[in-house]
Amino acid sequence: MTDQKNLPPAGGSAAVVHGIETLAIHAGQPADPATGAVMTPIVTSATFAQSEPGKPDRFEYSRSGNPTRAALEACVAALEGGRHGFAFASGSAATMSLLHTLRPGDEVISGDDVYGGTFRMLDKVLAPLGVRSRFVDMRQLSSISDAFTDATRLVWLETPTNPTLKLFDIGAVCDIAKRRSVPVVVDNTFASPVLQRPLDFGATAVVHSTTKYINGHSDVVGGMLVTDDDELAERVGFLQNAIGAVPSPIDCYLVLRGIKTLPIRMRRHSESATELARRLEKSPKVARVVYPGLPSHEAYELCRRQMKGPGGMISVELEGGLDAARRFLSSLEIFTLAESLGGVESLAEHPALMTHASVPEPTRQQLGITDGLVRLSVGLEGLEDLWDDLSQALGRIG
Ligand code: P1T
Repeated sequence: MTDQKNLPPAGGSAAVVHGIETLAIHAGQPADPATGAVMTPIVTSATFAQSEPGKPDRFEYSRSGNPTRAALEACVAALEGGRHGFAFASGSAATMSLLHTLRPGDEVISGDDVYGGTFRMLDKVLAPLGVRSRFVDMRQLSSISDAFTDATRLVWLETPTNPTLKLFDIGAVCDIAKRRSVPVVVDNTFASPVLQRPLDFGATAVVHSTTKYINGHSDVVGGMLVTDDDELAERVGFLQNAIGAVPSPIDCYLVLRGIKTLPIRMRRHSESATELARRLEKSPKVARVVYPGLPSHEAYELCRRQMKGPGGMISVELEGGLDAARRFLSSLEIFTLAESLGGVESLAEHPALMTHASVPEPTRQQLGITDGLVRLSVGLEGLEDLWDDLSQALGRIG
């Protein structure tokens, strides 16, 4: 395909030359040379004609590669500033495909607060295969150093974390891991590349649940992995094809379409969430508001240094524990009580009973995933409508 806007197929130096708003709309998406179509065609073909046996052209079979998927992979790679992008059927598929680079006897050091499904993968899928995970609070850098053994092969973290919105210093973690030549993978789902680019801080790879902000419209389940490391890219490319957890071309198209507004959406998510967090902090029904954009957040300074905005996620500890949380969540009218996050519509959920139910109770307590904790994904509705909804639901707590 020709690249009429002189944007390279995947990130690298393009991110320096072009702003993220431009990359979101054009990277990997030149006008279609066959038809001039400005929007990337959805190529549903499962297979591609070959002129000679065993000599495929660019595409061969849609599990190993597909034009619509290639456009998405190039675009997200450009946004994250990496040269290699791989799309998957879900964020979990991206994570699991990456974890298949490990062997029995290998060890993972993981941040202690990760999406419940990621914890479940490490604890219930990887551990029985002989890959041990050590979960550490990466706010204490010494706890990372202490967790290294000769068998450590991967450091995994989310920041901001799901659901307690802790921040870890990506550069500092990478410095520690690099001294031992161990790759660092950052799940960047909560921030999106608009607010944070882990590769710029030294991470080896970035993983996304594109189900969330990247697609942004809650109508696709998908995942991505981006890296600048050629060796890792070769391995992940092999696994993407060998395992086959790939997305459909239609889903790839929808995600590409969603990405076009990602920068503008992230700005608005951050602005609305900041204002709602400020107001929630003043409510007598609220024991604690956790939001990296509030000066009361323990990592407020790190947020300003590492992120371009605090994002759209707020966690709120309600006075009155589980009863209060149940009543509050059931009373919401504009916020929908549902798992997931990052869409244009506002969502609310109860991590202990929903997204993080697979994390053992004592661990949840230790992490602060209490019965009174609710998680809000602030969408793009009118700010005052969202505030009215939160206020009336807080009023129902009693
Ligand atoms: O749902 P899936 O696309 O497979 O993505 C998994 C995943 C990975 N990483 C993070 C940080 C996530 O938040 C998720 C999915 N999380 C939810 C469904 C949730 O409501 O938290």
